[in-house]
Amino acid sequence: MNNHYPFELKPLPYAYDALEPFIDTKTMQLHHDRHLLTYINNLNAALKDYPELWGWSLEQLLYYNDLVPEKIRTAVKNNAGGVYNHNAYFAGMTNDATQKNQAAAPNLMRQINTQFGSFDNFKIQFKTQVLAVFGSGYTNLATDQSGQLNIINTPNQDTMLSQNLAPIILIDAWEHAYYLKHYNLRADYIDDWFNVLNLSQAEKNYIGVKQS
Ligand code: MN3
Repeated sequence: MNNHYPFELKPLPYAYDALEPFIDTKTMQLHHDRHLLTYINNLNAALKDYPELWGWSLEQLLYYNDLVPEKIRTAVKNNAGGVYNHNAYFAGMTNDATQKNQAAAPNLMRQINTQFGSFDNFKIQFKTQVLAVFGSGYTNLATDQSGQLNIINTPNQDTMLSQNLAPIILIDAWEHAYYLKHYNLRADYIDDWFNVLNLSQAEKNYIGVKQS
């Protein structure tokens, strides 16, 4: 699938009901087929009259956002950000027990243990940060090429790329990610989300950044 204009909706890497009972089918359908599709459609609409940007990847549109014509700069930032963050969020979940196992992320676990003491301690700190997202946004476990980890909140559809960082793990803290099942109980959603966290993908992300 092309990583440039016109951007297309990638299918989920698992079935809509794969994350039950933690993340419900209806939420996954709406979140992927409507919310994510809207960001893609709006991004394509913003780029439609700018052929000089049609070869740019999602990452380039975000990283070099200052070079995007001012008239569409904010629309591109918000909608490319929405696509980038959602792709990372959906890829970061799984129903595969092997991928969820800490053994699937040896390098990342070593660094988490060094910096946070244990994976359980990391989860407590991460959850505290997710609960602190005011309004709509994300919590990221992010790193740079040094491999040092930081838990960082981003508002709206801002991404780690604008801070020259990469997300290793990321949770969507917008209400649409959990409201149908968890209502206003974001803490319950976070606990459920930890049960479908794809540590194999997180390890790939972590190794990829250190080698880039
Ligand atoms: Mn979302």
